[in-house]
Amino acid sequence: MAETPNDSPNGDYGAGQIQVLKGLEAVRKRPGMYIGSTSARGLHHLVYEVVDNSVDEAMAGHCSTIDVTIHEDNSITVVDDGRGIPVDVHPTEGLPGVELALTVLHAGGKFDKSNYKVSGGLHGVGVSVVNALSTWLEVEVHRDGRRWHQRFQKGIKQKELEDMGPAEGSGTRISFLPDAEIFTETIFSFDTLSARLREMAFLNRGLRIAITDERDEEPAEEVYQYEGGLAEYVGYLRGERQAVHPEIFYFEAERPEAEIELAMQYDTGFSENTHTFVNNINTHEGGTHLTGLKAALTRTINDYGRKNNLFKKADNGLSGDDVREGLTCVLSVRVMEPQFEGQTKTKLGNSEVRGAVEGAVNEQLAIWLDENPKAGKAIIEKSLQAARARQAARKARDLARKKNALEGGVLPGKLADCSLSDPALTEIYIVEGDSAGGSAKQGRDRSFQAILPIKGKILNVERARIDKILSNIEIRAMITALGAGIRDDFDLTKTRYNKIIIMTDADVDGAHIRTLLLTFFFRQMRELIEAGYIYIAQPPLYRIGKGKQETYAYSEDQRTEIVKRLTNGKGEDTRGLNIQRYKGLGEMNPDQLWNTTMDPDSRTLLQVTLDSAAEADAIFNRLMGDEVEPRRRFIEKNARYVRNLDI
Ligand code: 0RA
Repeated sequence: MAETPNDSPNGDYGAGQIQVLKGLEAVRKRPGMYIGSTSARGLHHLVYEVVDNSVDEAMAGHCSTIDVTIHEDNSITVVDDGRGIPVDVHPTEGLPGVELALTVLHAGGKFDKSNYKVSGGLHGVGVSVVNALSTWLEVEVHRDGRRWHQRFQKGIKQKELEDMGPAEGSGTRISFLPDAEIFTETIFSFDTLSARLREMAFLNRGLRIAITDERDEEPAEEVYQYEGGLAEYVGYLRGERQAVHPEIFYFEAERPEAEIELAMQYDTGFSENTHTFVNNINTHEGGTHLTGLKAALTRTINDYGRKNNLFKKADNGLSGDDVREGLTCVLSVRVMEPQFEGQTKTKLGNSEVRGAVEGAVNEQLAIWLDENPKAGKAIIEKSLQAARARQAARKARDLARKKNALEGGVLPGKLADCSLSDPALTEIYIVEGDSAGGSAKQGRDRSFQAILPIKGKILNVERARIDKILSNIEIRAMITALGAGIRDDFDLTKTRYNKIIIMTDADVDGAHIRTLLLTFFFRQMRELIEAGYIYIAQPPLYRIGKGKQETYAYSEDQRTEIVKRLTNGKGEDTRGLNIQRYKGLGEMNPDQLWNTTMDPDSRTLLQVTLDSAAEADAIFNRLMGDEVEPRRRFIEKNARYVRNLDI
């Protein structure tokens, strides 16, 4: 046994131990304060928290590989080949470093010498929080030729740190089982974890991160390792979109204020796909680093065009929007003491970073453009096209404004509005097809539920410029019904309903329409998704009637279960049952639609959220871009993207 000087001989708790128990109790009492939520999202954050520590070790240059395993019982193991969490007894705390890390909130700073610690957001709360919220947690450290082990339950140590004998190499292994008393969801999504780990691997060039899922008979495994780092990330994000220039602009720069890494490339599309990270955390809300980047892009590209006489007389220079159209860009900065601000604490506040990024991008981009004149010319050409289209669009928009089309006031004729007007109380169903729209209008509670039927396949906004988008009738109806404008003019506080529910048929066409709608919200009203206002209705797949009694099944499994119950366990013999497969919403009468899909007391809604905007970008791009084949493949397996967007 290792020596544990803090243990009093009679087994009473020392003052330090009482502090520890108080800390753990606080975490278990208010888990949401520490990990954001106790739903699937919070559950997955436990894994990110543990992996973040290994990635920190990699950033410090001491770890090259991380293995994550989802075990059959939904416990998780994270193994790294870093230096191992220190095991020596802390001089003032009187406990081994590893025990401190696992039991004291924010203990990291007490012994962690790594330079760039994540802080703020949901990450960086420390592995002690994971420990407190786990039924059990085991840690194994290989260090200085020995193997050390300790086990905890709900954060409380079951024994002292134990020396298990000689070991080779160094590293840390942490295994834990999330506590089902704390979490409302305890099943891990392979896709969700996998997407985040891939992002981590892109952001940390050369770092190998593997994930294995042992829950299936055939274990699933992915290995992520990118020697090209962000440059490879940009290639991945661009996906099927056609490049304007073949070479990716990439640089790394070290400034006193920040380490800066950037990769970018233009494509022939119209959307902007910029993703920014600070210490590996996605800064969804932007901040000073993004401001610096934007300023540098606009300035350097205009300077380059002017210097090389690439503008015509009629051109009035390029705006920020012009130089970002069709741009895929990833900016990753490392900052010693990041200040995270904003609603979701994902906006960088450090003012000194702005100038550092702006200066570095100005300098490096100017050099790259001079060395790659073909790319330079193509970029100016692309930006000029954007500028000209934008001028045309502005005219179209002014016209639309004059007609009062987008400014609220005149609501679309097809909208059946509700009588309440407080957005906090109201919801709107966007329904596929006029016939289902009719049933929904009859079945709804008109006091708080509005219905907007839309015709089949709406315009694919991924492949259209803004002037075309604004002249599309279905899209205009949605913009006016929601009342909050679009893109840069979007104002969340003006949204007329705080629940926007997409209701489509449970078939391939329905999935396609749902994707078109999600693409539209993602590109034109992303704040709606970020605010958690977008939902997907879950209509039943089957109606199972027995005599006068009727039951609904929302999945194949549920159907099997219900049939079994109604046939007293026989299952095969379905005589006496009337099983109806719903092909579309239109087959349900208004009462059925209300009971199964619209009544807040009995319906299920899936909330659409964005865990990784970058991943969503890549998915929408593959799904909705120019190439037909990947879209077809993707829609065939379409369950995946909803899962990715759902957590
Ligand atoms: C602080 C100091 C040292 C290592 C670590 C923390 C460390 C923590 C974790 C958590 C998961 N894996 C980890 N790997 C390392 C090392 C101090 C030294 O050796 O000088």
